[in-house]
Amino acid sequence: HSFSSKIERNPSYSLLNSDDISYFKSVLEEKCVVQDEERLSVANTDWLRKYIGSSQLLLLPKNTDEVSKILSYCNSRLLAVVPQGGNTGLVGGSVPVYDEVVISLANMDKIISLDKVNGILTCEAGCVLENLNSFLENEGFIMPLDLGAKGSCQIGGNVSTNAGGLRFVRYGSLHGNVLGLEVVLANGTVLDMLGTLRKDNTGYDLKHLFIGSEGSLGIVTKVSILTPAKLPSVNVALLACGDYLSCQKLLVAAKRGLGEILSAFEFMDSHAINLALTHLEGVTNPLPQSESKFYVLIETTGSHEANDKAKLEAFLLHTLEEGVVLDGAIAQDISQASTFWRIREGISEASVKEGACYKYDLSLPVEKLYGIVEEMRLRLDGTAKVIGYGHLGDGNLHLNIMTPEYTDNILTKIEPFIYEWTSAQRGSISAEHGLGFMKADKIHYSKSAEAVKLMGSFKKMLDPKLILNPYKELAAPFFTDIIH
Ligand code: FAD
Ligand code: 2HG
Ligand code: ZN
Repeated sequence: HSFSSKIERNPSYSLLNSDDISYFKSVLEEKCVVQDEERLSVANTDWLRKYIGSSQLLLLPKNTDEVSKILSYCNSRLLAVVPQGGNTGLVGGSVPVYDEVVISLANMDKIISLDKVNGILTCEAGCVLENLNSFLENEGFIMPLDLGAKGSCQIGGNVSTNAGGLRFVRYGSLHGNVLGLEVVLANGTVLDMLGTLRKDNTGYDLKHLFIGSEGSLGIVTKVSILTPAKLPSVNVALLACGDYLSCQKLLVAAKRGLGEILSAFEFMDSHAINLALTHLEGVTNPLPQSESKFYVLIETTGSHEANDKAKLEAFLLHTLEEGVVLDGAIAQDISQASTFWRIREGISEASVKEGACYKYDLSLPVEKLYGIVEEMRLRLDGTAKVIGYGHLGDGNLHLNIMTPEYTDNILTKIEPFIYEWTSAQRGSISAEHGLGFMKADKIHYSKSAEAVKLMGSFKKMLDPKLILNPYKELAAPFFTDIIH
């Protein structure tokens, strides 16, 4: 735990007893009240295997009413809880810190409706992102978001983290795409905000408070979301650039030259691509001749096969002639396209094969974005592997630092330097992964004291007993004087 030394179990929370278990068994099906050690160990451990809790109970409600009964009971008994989706979060937000009860949404995975005229999907929060996308593709639509964790992450987790991902540059944030939510508040109240309207200016748009609130204000139980049409022509290119300035020029050129068909603009430095090529099975470098420092994956999605392909080819030729791009390949079939994507999406998976991995997820002005990677490399002076990649089209850098094991020595070289650097650029210390446990006490680097204070007031109003996801986000000790 990165700040377990700074934080102790809050003794005002109750300890679980046998009456509690009996109550949960009276409300849920018996097999949905899990005390089995092996299953608890999975629920207690995050994707990075970095944050490990000690919960004694995992609950798997099947519907909103059950979630409501669980929360209402936990609230009156002062039992702390942690909502859990696919448990793919990268900031330690989805696992207990101590003995919080884990409430998993995995059993709430029903698709409720698809409005095919307006492209609006309504489903339960536990639906796995990839399953939703497969369902939609059969119906002629796609999800407006995509990410490497799609096979496990749930739409409720995506909404609760306000996940960005690989299609953000085209379809934008979940704040725009989510049309409605059903949320259960800490005291069990079911808040029906499950609208399906594009436009609705009647009062405050409360659903936005829950998008990105990381389980600190309520449990998302249903989601309605705008889904774009599935278009027939998708092309993927992998391009190599000699320096970072060329990547920026390429971004500007892609926004103009590819315009409305641009659907992804992802970037990786040679250290990142090499890491993926080293650790991922069955992938080889699509640009074997290139020893370039930077790689950009461009995807186009449009409605006209011939025109779109010609447009991308002309774009590639032009950028090669201009010297912006040194080398490039357009995927010739689906298998090649998926190899390009596998390399980009597999960097996370590869990054944890090296031992310890310190992950940072920064929003920065594009012109400045790679500066921190270079500075960090100098600072660590060969003692760690430093890779830079991410969603360049959205100004979002993923900076990963890998060492054989986690040590305080290396951490003190990275932090607070990285946060101070980001703050000085008025960047964000969490572009898309959230604060979770890892950055619970770091919000002040990106938000003003007044804004944080107001957040504390919302937290206090919606969860006055602080049972939801404690020790994280707004419930960290850093905020307790604000909250109490
Ligand atoms: P969890 O990890 O289970 O939970 C995340 C947080 O949300 C926790 O605080 C949890 O308490 C809360 N939560 C979960 N479900 C609910 C609910 N129903 N109601 C209330 N709170 C809830 N993130 C990106 O933004 N972009 C990426 O491109 C991206 N790529 C990734 C690639 C890989 C390989 C991995 C492992 C992760 C990646 N992530 C990415 C991070 C992660 O996948 C996302 O944050 C995702 O949205 C989390 O969804 P989940 O269902 O796994 O949620
Ligand atoms: C990505 O874009 C994810 O691949 C994960 O957001 C980034 O593992 C990371 O640091
Ligand atoms: Zn990302």
